[in-house]
Amino acid sequence: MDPLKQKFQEKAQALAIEMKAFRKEHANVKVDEVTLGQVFGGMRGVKSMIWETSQLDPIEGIRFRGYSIPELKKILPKAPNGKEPLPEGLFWLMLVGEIPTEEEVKWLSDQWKRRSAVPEHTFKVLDSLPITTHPMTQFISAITSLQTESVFARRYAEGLNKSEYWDATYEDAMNLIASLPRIAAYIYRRTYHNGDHIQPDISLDWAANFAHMLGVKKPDFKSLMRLYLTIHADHEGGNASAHTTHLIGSTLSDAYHSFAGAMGALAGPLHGLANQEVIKWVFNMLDVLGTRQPTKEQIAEFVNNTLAAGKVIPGYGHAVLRQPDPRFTAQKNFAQDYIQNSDIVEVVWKTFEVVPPILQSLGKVKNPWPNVDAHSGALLVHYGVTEYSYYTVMFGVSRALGVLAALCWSRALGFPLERPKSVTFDWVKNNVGAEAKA
Ligand code: HAX
Repeated sequence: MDPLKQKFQEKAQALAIEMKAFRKEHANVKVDEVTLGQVFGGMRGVKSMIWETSQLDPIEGIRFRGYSIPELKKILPKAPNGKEPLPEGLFWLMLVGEIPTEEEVKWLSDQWKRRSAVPEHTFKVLDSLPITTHPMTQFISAITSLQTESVFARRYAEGLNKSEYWDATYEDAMNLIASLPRIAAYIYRRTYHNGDHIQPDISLDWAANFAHMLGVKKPDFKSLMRLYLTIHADHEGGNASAHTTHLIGSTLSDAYHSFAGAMGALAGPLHGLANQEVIKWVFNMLDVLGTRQPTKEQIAEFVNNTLAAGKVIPGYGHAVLRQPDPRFTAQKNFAQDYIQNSDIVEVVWKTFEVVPPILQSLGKVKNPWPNVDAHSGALLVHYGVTEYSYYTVMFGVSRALGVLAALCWSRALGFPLERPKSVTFDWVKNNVGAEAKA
């Protein structure tokens, strides 16, 4: 058994025993009360799921196994001479709860290289799609086509023992993560670079190899990809892409189906697609204003026009956060360290000064601050990845790390089929209404 799998098995077995006993003893203790507002309001804040890999605080933002992004930037292993954390290290941390050594991260990089082969039929599926197909549709199609390789599905069909679900899920998670940069880069090159594909470079780590296969030459772009693929990886379990993975996985559908479903959720403009919408909105603003260096007053007017047209300001607001997203701040810091004189970055920073007071003045927006998607596009544009329809695929490559590590835990802990209760409006009127009258 490989060392990561061995470590995971030990941790999972111990936690499964502890959790089973705890659950038995406290099963009837109330952890939350659900209001009618939450029933109608997208279940905001209802505590109803265990998710070990990360937890989101409304003020502090995301913590991965207790570590904030600035802490991880310091302590996770880095590439030689690199300043940004390696996503391999974050995956290790999320899976087994320990900061890995440099050797362990190197081992994981090598593992993902060994597992990164993509079957020929996946490329054929991609090549059969019109070039105009949205990159997220291509990504989801490719992931679904890879399901032929599922170890879980094969072993389940052969009669897999419950106690080994975690093992097959771990194999699927590792293989799927390993193949994603190649698939994502293939989509980019076929869609925007006439199918002029770039072969993987096995000397590079997972994120740097992705940067290489995209075809961006500037060395700092590899650093950006390491940071980008680290900070987008997980945001606790209730967000739409994570929750979708959890829900589909709970039916014992394999990691490929679960992750393909998650990517459908990520492709919505209120979730991951917001990263494309931000740059589309910024480009549109610059076109309409006829300048690449708008004033704050011009930006404010454009923001007000967007709101007056019944649209949201993409990249602002959050269902949980109530402060600027630390993932936004991490990207702002990256820009300050690596980028000088970028009009598009300046526009994002000026917009950050303009939007929050306007959203606050509406009186209904719970969080007027920027989220992760407000900044990512400006960095990509700076390095020449201007094709914003592609951005959500990059988010998806990263999101695999968190949701698939969590899926391994769900199978190891034996979580059951997820099946909440729905009610009709008549039921609400008859029951909640009657209770209120009484
Ligand atoms: N611009 C304009 N109005 C906004 C807004 C924004 N950025 N954010 C929230 N609002 C509005 C809502 O549309 C809602 O209006 P109605 O009552 O008229 O429907 C009201 O403010 C209350 O919403 P909320 O409670 O503050 O926010 P929600 O929890 O319902 O929604 C969203 C959170 C992220 C979906 C929301 O803030 C939004 O639409 N933001 C813009 C899209 C975006 O950036 N999405 C990415 C979020 C991060 C993420 O998942 N990344 O992948």
